Amino acid sequence: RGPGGPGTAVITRTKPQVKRPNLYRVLLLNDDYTPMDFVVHVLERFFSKSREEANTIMLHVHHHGVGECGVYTYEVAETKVTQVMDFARKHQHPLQCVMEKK
Ligand code: TYC
Repeated sequence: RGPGGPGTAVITRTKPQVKRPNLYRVLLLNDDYTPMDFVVHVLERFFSKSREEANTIMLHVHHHGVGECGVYTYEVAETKVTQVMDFARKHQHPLQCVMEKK
């Protein structure tokens, strides 16, 4: 028995419920003042990179101006950016970290 009375029915349509979350790249930007060691430390501490991987990413940013630290959902990416920016400010380095939609 549907809402239209006897002899009517409710047809509930279901959508396949698999949704991919929007993903965001977190990027480090080069500058002339932040020490290389500090950038390597940031990549180890906030992006769980090995020393070697962190060094490779840092040098990529140093030479190309920008480089990817990781890909995350919106909230995680936003948290990483805030953590890096707060940490850089605390140590008085001009390091910039940004996110962009993939
Ligand atoms: N260019 C900096 C230097 O020569 C090093 C550096 C690398 C800074 C990566 C920022 O995101 C950065 N000390």
